[in-house]
Amino acid sequence: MSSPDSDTYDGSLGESRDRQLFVANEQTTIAQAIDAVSSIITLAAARFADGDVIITDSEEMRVLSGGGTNVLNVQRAIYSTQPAAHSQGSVVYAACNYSDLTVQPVDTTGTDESSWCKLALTQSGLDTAVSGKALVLGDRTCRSTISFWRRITVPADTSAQKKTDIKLRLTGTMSLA
Ligand SMILES: [Ca+2]
Repeated sequence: MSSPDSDTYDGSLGESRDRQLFVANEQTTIAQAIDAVSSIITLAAARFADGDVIITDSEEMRVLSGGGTNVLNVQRAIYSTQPAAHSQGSVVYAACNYSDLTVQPVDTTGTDESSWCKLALTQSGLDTAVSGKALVLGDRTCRSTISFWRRITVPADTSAQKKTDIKLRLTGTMSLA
């Protein structure tokens, strides 16, 4: 997930706040243009591990070494895709699609406060969402980003505390693109 979720509430009044969150597949961009044959690809950020399949434009590649760094040694044009030149700035995704994605509020410590959280696909949907209930996001391809909304409501007379135990658990099935 991007857009780190961190907020401060007035617990004495029982405050409530909405925030839009995003779920995106692992991705970065090509830092130096490459031709159709080079096995070295330089990324703007270290995002992938050895063995991962990555996709840029319509070419799929396998990471042979350099996983965890910005400079990867790759096998070009796998799974019958065509080798091609790629420009600087082209987006590189993990070549994975996702099905049956669900996001669920969970509480990882002590009293279960997951019911402080409501989830919906739209901000107006939060008004009728059920507290603590999972939100179905469905199936998404590797190049898409999902947006959803969360509302946290702090009950009145909640003492000052730094809470890090309410989390959003994303589950689903991943398959090669
Ligand atoms: Ca708790």
